[in-house]
Amino acid sequence: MTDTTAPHEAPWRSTACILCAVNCGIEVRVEGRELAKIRGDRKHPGSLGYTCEKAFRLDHYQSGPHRLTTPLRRRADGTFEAIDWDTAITEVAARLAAVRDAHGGESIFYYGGGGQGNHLGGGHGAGLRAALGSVFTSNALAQEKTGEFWVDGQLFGRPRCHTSGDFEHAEVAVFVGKNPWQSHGFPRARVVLKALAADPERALIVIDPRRTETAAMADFHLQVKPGTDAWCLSALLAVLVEEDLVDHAWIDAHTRGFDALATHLKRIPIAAHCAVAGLDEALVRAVARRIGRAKSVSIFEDLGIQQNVNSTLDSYLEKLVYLLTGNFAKRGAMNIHSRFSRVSGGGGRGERRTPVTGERIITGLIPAAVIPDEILTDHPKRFRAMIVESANPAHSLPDSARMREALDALDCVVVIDVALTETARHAHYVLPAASQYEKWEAAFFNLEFPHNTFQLRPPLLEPLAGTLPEPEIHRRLVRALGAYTDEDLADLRAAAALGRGEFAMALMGAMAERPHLTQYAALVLYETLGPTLGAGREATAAVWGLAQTCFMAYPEAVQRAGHESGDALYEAIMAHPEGVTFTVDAYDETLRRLDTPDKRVNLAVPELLEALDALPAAPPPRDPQYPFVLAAGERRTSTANTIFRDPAWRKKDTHGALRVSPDDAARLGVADGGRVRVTTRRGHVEAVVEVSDTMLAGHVSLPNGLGLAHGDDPNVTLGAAPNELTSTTDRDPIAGTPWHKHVAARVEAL
Ligand SMILES: Nc1nc2c(c(=O)[nH]1)N[C@H]1C(S)=C(S)[C@@H](COP(=O)(O)OP(=O)(O)OC[C@H]3O[C@@H](n4cnc5c(=O)[nH]c(N)nc54)[C@H](O)[C@@H]3O)O[C@H]1N2
Ligand SMILES: Nc1nc2c(c(=O)[nH]1)N[C@H]1C(S)=C(S)[C@@H](COP(=O)(O)OP(=O)(O)OC[C@H]3O[C@@H](n4cnc5c(=O)[nH]c(N)nc54)[C@H](O)[C@@H]3O)O[C@H]1N2
Ligand code: SF4
Ligand SMILES: [Mo]
Repeated sequence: MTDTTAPHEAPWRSTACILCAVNCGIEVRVEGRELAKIRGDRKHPGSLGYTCEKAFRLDHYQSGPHRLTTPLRRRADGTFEAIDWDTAITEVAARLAAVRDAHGGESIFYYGGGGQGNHLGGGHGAGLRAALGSVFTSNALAQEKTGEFWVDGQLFGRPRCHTSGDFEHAEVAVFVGKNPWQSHGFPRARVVLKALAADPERALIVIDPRRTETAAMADFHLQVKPGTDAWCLSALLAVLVEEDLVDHAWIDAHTRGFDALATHLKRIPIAAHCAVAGLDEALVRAVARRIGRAKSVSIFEDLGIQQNVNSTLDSYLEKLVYLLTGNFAKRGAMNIHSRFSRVSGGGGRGERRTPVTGERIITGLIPAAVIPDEILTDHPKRFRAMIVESANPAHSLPDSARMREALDALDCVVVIDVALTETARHAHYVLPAASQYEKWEAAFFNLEFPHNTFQLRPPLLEPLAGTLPEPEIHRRLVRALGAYTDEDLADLRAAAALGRGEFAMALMGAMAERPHLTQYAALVLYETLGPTLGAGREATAAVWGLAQTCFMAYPEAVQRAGHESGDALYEAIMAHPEGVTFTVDAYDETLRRLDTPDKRVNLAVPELLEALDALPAAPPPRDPQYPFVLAAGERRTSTANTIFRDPAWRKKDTHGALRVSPDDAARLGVADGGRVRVTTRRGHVEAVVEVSDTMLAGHVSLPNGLGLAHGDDPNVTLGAAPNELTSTTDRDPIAGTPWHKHVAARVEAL
């Protein structure tokens, strides 16, 4: 690319957008400390220059008034006082060690570890957990994806067998409870959607109660009644079987359990299920036929079903749609992608349970909805302390009031964040992090197939005075806890001085001799190899380590991507701040990545078939006290989780309106812009109304991420915080994921 930089202007520098998991490559021109100009980075191997409108406003994150500049300690009266870093590190280490010594390290619960764009800090946080003996963790995935992971484990052998669609090449794309026009979820979403919609040979299918931006473009919109996807998807599967639209040759070659599954599917009363879902049976059959005859189908399920009644069952039924039609392990269809590193706990086969409520722990994550129950009890194994890193659970977990109560019941709460968040206000200590543009940073949302990409972003700016990058925060805490000594590191430092080859050998030796060091791997690399990589590059040592394990895990795929060794992969990552392709896969790799003993997909999952059989002939009747279904937390053009706190970033929908259908608005006697009170069993909020013909009668929706405190007064907020309305008990029986999209509500005009 030609450099269009005029001599007097700052250069364009590659980094990424941190507002959603796609992490589009961007180029930024920094002026002073401002991200003054932002454009899509055409060199990024995944996004190719694409961005959505939100990326251009990233300076509201970087320079907003929310930035913390000193560690804070809470006083007895609840206010905070500034303390210096040495005091903060000493006291936090001592307070957490005291909890560990009195109640065991298991009583120290770790939440977060990264948001949409920052996972390098959480990787180093593993060392802090080890130093404290903390074993229980969770993060936002435990309120959306764990049900899907559990189903992946049942079907493919392990929860880490995660699939992604290839929407760019799919003949038919299906979105279930997913609105990619606004929420993205795969590279260049709007370009890909437009191409799908424009091509008469291809089809776009959307299952969503709202006529979303994506649904409005679709060839088929199955406008289900809220919460009835299990009926819709099972009817769709029953038609596939009844009309023999399934791919028998593929099923015979690659699966087991089809006959058992088919018995259940043949019993489904198709017409009755369509009626429950509010769908015309002819339309459901047309969709089944379109999927059945397609050469390739990709499907994306997201929060519309993952945060809803029957969510784990729905994930299973969604996956059966592509499996029964053989849309697996081929171009345009579903594949099991490689990964540069993991974002969630682990993918082991054994099943752990939470210490108090005995709920299932999936991929190492405590179900988000049970966290308060693991604290607000006199059970001897209750959590006593919490470390929160790059997450805002007092705002994002169900039932904020109960979560606040839980935080206040803990002996010690430590929050590592860039802002004084709703959660930080309940902390004993707040440790201010450098922003994602002030340190080496990376996201581990590397979900593409066959070309998977990874980007390590160099800092654009020095850390804001008073802040530290997380790896350094963790290093200091771990050292204050005395987890290892300089003596433990001496031989590694000596080897690192000789070169990376020598270091790699020494590392293997050291880890074998002193196995306790393996738990601190990222920090050990930071302290030994780190200083030899160049000033300020210590945190890239962990990436060197990950490049080695990535090469060992996928030697051929990494070589196909042009990297001859783990070391060469690291070199490429460092040389390309705009991102690299780290694996290139062949389609049959998906089948090799299955982790079932016979390398077949296990189609029949007894627990879920039971749930399917038990679907009632009609959904449970609505409580007349709460006649509406509220979707609490919709993605819109003006939402970005709670990453932006400054409301000035929002160009549209400033107040985060409650969307209401025209019929309901007339019945309630409210007009566009009018005010209403929304009441649920757990709380109430006030909201501005947007009358929208995209909504079904009886269905209302509020945006995600509003109701944040943004000035000095925590009571001054803009818009409704959705989790003042949600409940921890409304959750999936298998995964414990909350029903944010299905909250019984009452709406009254004010
Ligand atoms: N602009 C923007 N983009 C984002 C984010 C953001 O905050 N703002 N957040 C990012 C994150 S963390 C995530 S997880 C993703 C989530 O991305 P999405 O899952 O696409 O986001 P939502 O809008 O929360 O929910 C998707 C859809 O579910 C539908 N829905 C509601 N009830 C039902 C139902 O009963 N059945 C079905 N089938 N659908 C239903 C809603 O109408 C909505 O269109 O977005 C990411 N992208
Ligand atoms: N009712 C309802 N609730 C929901 C949802 C919904 O749809 N409805 N969606 C759910 C979903 S899908 C998700 S993903 C969660 C998201 O909720 P959370 O996981 O709690 O996180 P985010 O809102 O993404 O906020 C991330 C935090 O990271 C901080 N941060 C940003 N950069 C840095 C950094 O460099 N270092 C550190 N240490 N901190 C940083 C931000 O200030 C912010 O506090 O919300 C969930 N909650
Ligand atoms: S799609 Fe996501 S990562 Fe890309 S620019 Fe938009 S918000 Fe940022
Ligand atoms: Mo999410």
